[in-house]
Parts: sequence; structure tokens; C-alpha cells
Amino acid sequence: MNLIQVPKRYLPRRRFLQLSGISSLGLLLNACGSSLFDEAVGKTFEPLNQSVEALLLNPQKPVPEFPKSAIEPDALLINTFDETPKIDSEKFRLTIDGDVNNPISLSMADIQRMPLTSMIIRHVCVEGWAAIVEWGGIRLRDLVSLAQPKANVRYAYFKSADGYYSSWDIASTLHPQTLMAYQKNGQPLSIDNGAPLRLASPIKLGYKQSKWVTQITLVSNLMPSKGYWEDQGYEWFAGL
Ligand SMILES: Nc1nc2c(c(=O)[nH]1)N[C@H]1C(S)=C(S)[C@@H](COP(=O)(O)O)O[C@H]1N2
Ligand SMILES: [Mo]
Repeated sequence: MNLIQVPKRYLPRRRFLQLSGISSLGLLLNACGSSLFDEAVGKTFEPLNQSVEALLLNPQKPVPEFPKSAIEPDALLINTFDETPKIDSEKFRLTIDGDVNNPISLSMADIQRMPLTSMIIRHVCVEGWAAIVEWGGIRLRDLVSLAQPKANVRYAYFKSADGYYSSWDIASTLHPQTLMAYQKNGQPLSIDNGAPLRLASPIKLGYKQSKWVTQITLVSNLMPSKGYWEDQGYEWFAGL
């Protein structure tokens, strides 16, 4: 079993914990420190070297899901760094821009007309809790392909209505189980859980699962600021 320790200094005002089941890559990168980080990621993690076209043509292997009986309806704790933002879902638009040939701006009605995918997965928060949840939404890979990403795209930035932000590698972004979710456990997503639209994926830790996403920007390079928690020392890749 691999154990990862999130150093106490990285968790201001937060509970310290040991988290099991994280890949040894996470352990390695954690030990490397952030200056070597980008280099280590490029060399160690094969899917990061794959082109956006190859990833869109050949979806990665899905991770096993849980049966309906495993859903833990009360286990997902609301975890928001600041206030829940006020969003008018009628006026809401999701923008996808950056290094794309066809920037798009979609309403919730546009998004809900596209194929709905559901999955039952485990959400894992570094604060020491986890929850098996059913998410329903649209595959992010379908949205990204609508925007026609340029060949140089390697990362996606996610901007949220509460000022939160995060960034993902393109392989994880295009994983078939990375959804922009608008349902939780078969019901419309609640505002506290990120309505109208949030990230949900079984391959990343909870702090990568941005709620209230309004903008996705596809880029070829990571910028100095990588995410709300990542910029405070949390691991960037944060894979499960
Ligand atoms: N916009 C935004 N997204 C966010 C957060 C946040 O503070 N703001 N917190 C993250 C963390 S640490 C976790 S564990 C999950 C919690 O999701 P939930 O509140 O729906 O349980 O949201 C993630 N996404
Ligand atoms: Mo979290």
C-alpha cells in the first residue's frame, strides 16, 4: 500500500491526515518539491505526453465504478473555501476558450441536450473524508471536442464563480469518466454542491473537482498560478 502524507504546513487550519490508495507517483512528486515538479510530471506520467488528438481518438480505460447499493447519500460534506456564489442558472454560460479553433459558450439547456452520462465513484477529500456518490452530467471530452482544441493543448484551466480555480493535465481532462456534472445521486445538483455545473472524476482528489465552473481555458503550458490550493502547496497532479 502506498501512503501519502500531506505535510502539516500545507494544510493551514485544516486537519492533518494520512491518505491511502494514492499512486506512488503522488508520493514521488510530493517528495520532489514543486521546482522539479513540472519536469518530473512530463517524464514520469506517460498520458501527459500524449497529444490531444490521440487522447480524443483513443479514450483511456475507465476505472471500475460502484453499484447503486454502495451510494452513501449523506457522506459528501460541503467543502467550500469561501461563500457559495449566487448564480442565475437562466443566464449562466459555460465558456470554453484558449488554444481552440472554435471557442464556445453554452447555456445549461444546450448542455442538457447533449448525452447524459452517470457514474458511481468515490470522492476523496484530503481533509480525511470520502463519499461514494453518483454523478450525472456530460463528458468533458465531448465539450472539449466541440471547441476543437489545437494540437499544442496540454492543460485545462477551470475558473469558478466563487473565485476558485484549478488546472488539470489534458489526459485527465479527456478521461471518459471526467464529467461536468449537473446531477448528484439522481437529483439535480444542489447549489452548495456546485450547481449549475461542476467537475466530477474518479481519478483526482476532491480539491481538483471544481464547483460552479464558468470557464474552461485550454492551454499549452501551465502558468505560475495553478490552482487555489495548489498555489498554497497542495500537490498539483493529485491523482487517485
Ligand atoms: N469552486 C469551488 N470548488 C471546490 C471547492 C471550493 O471551495 N470552491 N472545494 C473543493 C474541495 S476541497 C472539495 S473536497 C470538493 C467538495 O465538494 P462538495 O462541497 O460538493 O462536497 O469541492 C472542491 N471544489
Ligand atoms: Mo477537499
